[in-house]
Amino acid sequence: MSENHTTVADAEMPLYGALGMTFMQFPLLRHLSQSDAEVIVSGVPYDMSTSGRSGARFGPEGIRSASVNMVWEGARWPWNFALDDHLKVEDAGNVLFKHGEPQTLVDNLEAHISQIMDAGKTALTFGGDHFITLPVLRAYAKKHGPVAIIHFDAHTDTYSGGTKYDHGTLFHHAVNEGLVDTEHSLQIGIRTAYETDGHPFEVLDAAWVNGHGPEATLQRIKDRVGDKQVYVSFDIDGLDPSFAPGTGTPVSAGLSIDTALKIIRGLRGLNLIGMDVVEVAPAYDHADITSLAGATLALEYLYVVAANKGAGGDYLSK
Ligand SMILES: [Mn+2]
Repeated sequence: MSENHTTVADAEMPLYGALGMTFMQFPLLRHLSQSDAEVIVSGVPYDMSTSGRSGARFGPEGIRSASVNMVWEGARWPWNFALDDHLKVEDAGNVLFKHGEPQTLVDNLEAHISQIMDAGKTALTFGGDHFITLPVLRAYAKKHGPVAIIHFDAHTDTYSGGTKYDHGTLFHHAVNEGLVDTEHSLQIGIRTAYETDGHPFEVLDAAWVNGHGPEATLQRIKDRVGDKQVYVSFDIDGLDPSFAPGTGTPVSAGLSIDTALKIIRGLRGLNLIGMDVVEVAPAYDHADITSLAGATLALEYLYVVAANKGAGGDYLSK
């Protein structure tokens, strides 16, 4: 195993395990036990659970590369403080696994996130396909008990068919395993078929969000989540394909990046404990717009975490 990567087990995936650059040029995490970072970024270059077009294994690389466009800003508009002054973030590199053996990914990823939890830190994780959220949530639930979820997606991913390694069934399994506090969870941007009878999540479908706007959406989110510990899972196909063509299963009529950023920015005050950005597949992208959208959503999340610590506010909400 390369000493550049923190990971946990003896399984290796050397081909795409190597790290080109860190997210936002944050320092590379060397030793978790000696790190004073509050948030740990990890990449999970795994896409063996895709039902359609694969390619999300290049998501971490795409998001990290696109993030270089935002490094110069210092204090990102519209925030009135510089993130680096208020939040310590390090990038752990990529979680490794044996290609062709998805269970090694499941084991390594859960162990990796558990180490982050046990060190008292939170995780910002880049997929990979959406299946990667299931091992992450297992680690979170082990530490925190069932967590509330704000899930952005075109799809509910609650389908009961499929295999246990499936990017369309992960929330079915997460609910059945008791990882999710469904009473305080929402799915946002949904615009594909699902079984509405007995559906465990509150759904704010894409048409509703686009019709009512970010403020009304945020009110519904805050009413539902309350003061619960909440994890954000952002499937980039929650965005409209015009903003995020680089993904495996795009669906028309999604959220704009403006709407999504306003919602993420408006999560200030919620008890945020982690985020993932999944399903960025750069091979289908144009001009890196999907990777940039993913990187921007993740960076805005970090600003919200810093603002929750009292770092400052933003120029738009005054
Ligand atoms: Mn999706």
